[in-house]
Amino acid sequence: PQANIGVVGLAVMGSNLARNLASREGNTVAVFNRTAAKTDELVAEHPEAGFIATKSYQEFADRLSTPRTAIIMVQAGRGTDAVIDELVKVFEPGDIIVDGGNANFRDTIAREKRISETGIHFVGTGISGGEEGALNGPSIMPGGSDESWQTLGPIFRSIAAVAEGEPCVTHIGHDGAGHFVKMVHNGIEYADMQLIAEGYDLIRRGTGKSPAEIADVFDEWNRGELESYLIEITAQVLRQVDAATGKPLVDVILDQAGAKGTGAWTVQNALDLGVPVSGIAEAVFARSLSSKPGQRAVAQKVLPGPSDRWTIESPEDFIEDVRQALYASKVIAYSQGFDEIIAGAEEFGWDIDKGDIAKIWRGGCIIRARFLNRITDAYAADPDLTSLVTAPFFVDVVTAAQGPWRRVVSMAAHAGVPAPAFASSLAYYDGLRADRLPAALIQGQRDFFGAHTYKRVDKDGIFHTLWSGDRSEVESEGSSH
Ligand code: NBP
Repeated sequence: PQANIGVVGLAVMGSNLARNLASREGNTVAVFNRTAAKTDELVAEHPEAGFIATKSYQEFADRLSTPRTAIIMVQAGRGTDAVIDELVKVFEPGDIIVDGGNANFRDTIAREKRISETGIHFVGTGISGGEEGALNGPSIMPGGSDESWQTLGPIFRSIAAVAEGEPCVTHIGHDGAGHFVKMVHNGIEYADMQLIAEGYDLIRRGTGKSPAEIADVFDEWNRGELESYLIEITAQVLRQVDAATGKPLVDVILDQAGAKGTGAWTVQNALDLGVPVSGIAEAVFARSLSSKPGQRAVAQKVLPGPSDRWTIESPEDFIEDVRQALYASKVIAYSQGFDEIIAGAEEFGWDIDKGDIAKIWRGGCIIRARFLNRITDAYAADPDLTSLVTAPFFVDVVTAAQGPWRRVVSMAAHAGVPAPAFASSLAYYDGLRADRLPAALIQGQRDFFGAHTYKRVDKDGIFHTLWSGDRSEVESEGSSH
């Protein structure tokens, strides 16, 4: 028999995705891995999947019905390029190569350009949901051509997570659009995790509650508007007890957060695009700070904190304040993330439906959450929404959170508890709504030292003050820079 789809790369993600594909009616899946032992192992462990094991790229290609469709799930970067080089040799025009790894979208754009010259379709596809998602239904963000989507659409729809009856997949846009959106998804994930971590830290230090007690708080939150996968697993992590010591597991885990780079990419590209994703950036930086044990050890000894003790009058009220601050800050993180998607779409010429993106994040992926429906609603009501946080529903959220949000951020500063994502989200919010910003002063400074010119509020034109002369103002011919 021939396979209608193939998977290359049988580590955690690839093997689970292959099993997911094989479990769907009508699919026969060919599998290939560089190290053949892994292929044998997978096939032996899962006879029910009916895999076609292949031991060379040629055999892999021969066992696929044409036009061929193959999904690559290997280490992003060099691994992906190595596999592509081999597949291009044995595939034919009209065949489809899907890269399901966490590729940098700029690499995806370059790869598609290169591969399309051979007549083979290349489809960079973001796949979220980790190991479990790959097996039971991920959120899928494909880029690539409209033509390849004709073939891939039904396959992806059959294996994707389902949220409220709808499969969590949509054709995001051409070439690198899928990997770009997956990147921003991961950035939002960083922010969401950081906000939850700050909330936990504030509650623990402010109320003295144990991790298990705080797990109950998160369980409670998960029954309300904050309902989400990350809140749910936070409760489970906090409740976990270390078998060796009997302590809460969270107290024996080294407090240095790792990162694989997609959060940093989100921030790097936001800087390039000029989009302030401050909440996401703080989340990435917070992980970097945590992973500097040398600096932290020295600072811990010499840098003082506030001298007065932090007292909280009502733990219940404080916890509710933290919940509201978390919700409002989370709205800001999403608002910033969508700003980056909008800017990326404009820069790279993608036709992206924002509401659809919120929809496909409702299931399968790490940031799945109840409130994503509200984002879809917001963009449905106004596709040209200038920023998500100004949609009526989210205005209500941040309006209700005003007092709590400000109390929590000032209390954290007062108590010396780091809450960078809470604080920067609030600062962004206040910046966005300010009627005047001190950017006017910055323009004055720039004009002073670099003759960079400025515009005026009261008339058109570009102006410069003769700072080193008589300090009169002249109208400038050149453009403002
Ligand atoms: P890894 O990222 O650990 O990669 C291991 C796989 O890459 C193995 O199959 C390995 O083959 C293969 N490989 C390498 Br390394 N170099 C190769 C080469 N030159 N030629 C052929 N194959 C090569 O696997 P993973 O953790 O399953 O992740 C796969 C992809 O999915 C990555 O891009 C990752 O970033 C992404 N990912 C996504 C999520 C998510 O939630 N969406 C989670 C985790 C990972 P070998 O067996 O011969 O060494």
